Amino acid sequence: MEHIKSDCAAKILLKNDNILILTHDHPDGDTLGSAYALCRGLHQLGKKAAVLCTEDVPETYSFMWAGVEVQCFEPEFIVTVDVADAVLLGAENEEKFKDKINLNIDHHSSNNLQADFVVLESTAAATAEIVFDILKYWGVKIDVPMADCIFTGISTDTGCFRYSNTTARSHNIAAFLIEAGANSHDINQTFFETKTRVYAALERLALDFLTLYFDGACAVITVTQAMLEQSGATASECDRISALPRQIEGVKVGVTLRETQNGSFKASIRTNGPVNAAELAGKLGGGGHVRAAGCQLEGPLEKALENLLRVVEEEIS
Ligand SMILES: [Mn+2]
Repeated sequence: MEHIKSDCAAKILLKNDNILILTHDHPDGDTLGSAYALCRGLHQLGKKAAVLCTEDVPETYSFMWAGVEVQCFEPEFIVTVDVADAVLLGAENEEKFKDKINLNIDHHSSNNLQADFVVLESTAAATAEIVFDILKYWGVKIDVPMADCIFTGISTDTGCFRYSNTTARSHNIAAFLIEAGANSHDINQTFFETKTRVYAALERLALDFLTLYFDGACAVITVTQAMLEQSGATASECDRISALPRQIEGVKVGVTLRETQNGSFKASIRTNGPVNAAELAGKLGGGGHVRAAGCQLEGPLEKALENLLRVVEEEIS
């Protein structure tokens, strides 16, 4: 495994063809935006490339692959984008590809995915910022769909340019993309101003179960399978709920516990002030960023909560 910079990754990609790009499961705007921008760039260079995700991708992202030629080929070079751990590839892709990854492009400091080459920039707000540098290095034309892909990655990973990971670089790239024709307003409207009715129903149910701990320093929202069923929401619609607990005044650690089908819980951890979310999640076997991280907790709920709160208490005090 060799750590390299993005320009070196750009050169390596130029020397290869039949490139398969893998996203993480439960895909978000950054992994998909990075993957499709890279795929579009490779197509412009006359290379064969395709994106593969183990899960169905929500229709909200369909603008990313609109007009992308579907190419069939035997993969010769495998790239992952925004994938911090092999398990996040999803069971199917993990089994098929985890020992065959050639290039791993990511911004999670906790990244431990095995690959021949790794581009890891933990100061990048989104993997899409790194992909942008690769496209610039190639000198390909950043057309509107590519600009939309990269813009979505940065905007969604920075909570619409509000989170503390947002940098001048994020804004500079966004400015370039807007000049290139990115539909920034529509994208922000879709991802930050519009709630599906199903999501609104889920949010209402989940907020009923918001609980504060440690004098209000920790807020926990639980989303059960029953709530998903009652509202008709999918797991991907839970993502937005993760931002809510931290929004409450005085909260240092906001956690959303989402019950999975097998009864375990996925914890999305968001922090304010001094608490490092990646460290907190790391103590529970997960990882992520300083302000946003995640881990998996065994059920039942009481046990998951007990384990979570024990570690939160340590981190808060
Ligand atoms: Mn990301």
